[in-house]
Amino acid sequence: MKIGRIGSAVAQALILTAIGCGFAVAQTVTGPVDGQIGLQPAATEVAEDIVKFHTLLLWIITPITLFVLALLLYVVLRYNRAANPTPRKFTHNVAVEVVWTVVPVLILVFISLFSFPLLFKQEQIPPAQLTIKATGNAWRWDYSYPDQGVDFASLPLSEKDATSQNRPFRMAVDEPMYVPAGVNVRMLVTSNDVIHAFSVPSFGIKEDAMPGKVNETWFNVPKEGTYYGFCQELCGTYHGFMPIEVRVVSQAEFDRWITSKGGELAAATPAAAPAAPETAPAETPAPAGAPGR
Ligand SMILES: [Cu+2]
Repeated sequence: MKIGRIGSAVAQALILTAIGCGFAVAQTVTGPVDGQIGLQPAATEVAEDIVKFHTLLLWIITPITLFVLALLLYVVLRYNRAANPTPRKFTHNVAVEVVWTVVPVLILVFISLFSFPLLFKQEQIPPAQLTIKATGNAWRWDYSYPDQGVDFASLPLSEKDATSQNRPFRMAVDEPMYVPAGVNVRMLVTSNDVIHAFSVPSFGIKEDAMPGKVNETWFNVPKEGTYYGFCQELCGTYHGFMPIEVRVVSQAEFDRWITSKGGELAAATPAAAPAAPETAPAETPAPAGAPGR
């Protein structure tokens, strides 16, 4: 029993080490590609769940669509004027009406069993080790790392620069957003002018950037690499020219990058961050004599 447990722990450690080495070596580039039909490869757990949910919905809607098509064809062929010259005049059928109300309700309830947990996973921001604010402008993204004191604007590369650097034109930017791999990142998203949307499809995030309001989302990318996103809210003439480039790097490389930007490291290291409390902090006790609720 004990040996078995040790064996499985060793196996787990070996697997984790292998995965860790894989992460250190792998440098993936994830973004849209020419001729792509499906979703981009998922880079986060949330994106994986979105892809699974999308596949589930496809399995549900395909038979429904075929069934409705078959019904339509049957009606067109069986009840056209030539085949059915004197139609019957009834207008109600209780049994059919109950079925076409109850069955869709059951299907929707079944779908909600999967959609609600996914929605909660996306919307409930877990304790984060890094906070980044993205601000939309017509037409570029500004990034701010408030805990590290790093702020910069991010502009798309010119065609000449992109070609000479062998990076994708209209996706690559001069100043990418850097994040460490395997870290919960809290994204604050807002706008300086019109409504934009901060979206990285492979992370499964798309958050509206509203002037005068700060929206929140989060992601955790275990695999190092370069990931591309775009503004996904039509915001004006150059809406198509405000790409998002995220570099997911090792903690050491992230620290080097923060330093090169003149930022403070202390708050950037997850190890230095206090452990997230297991439970919500106890409510502050009401002062003596305060009226009860
Ligand atoms: Cu836009």
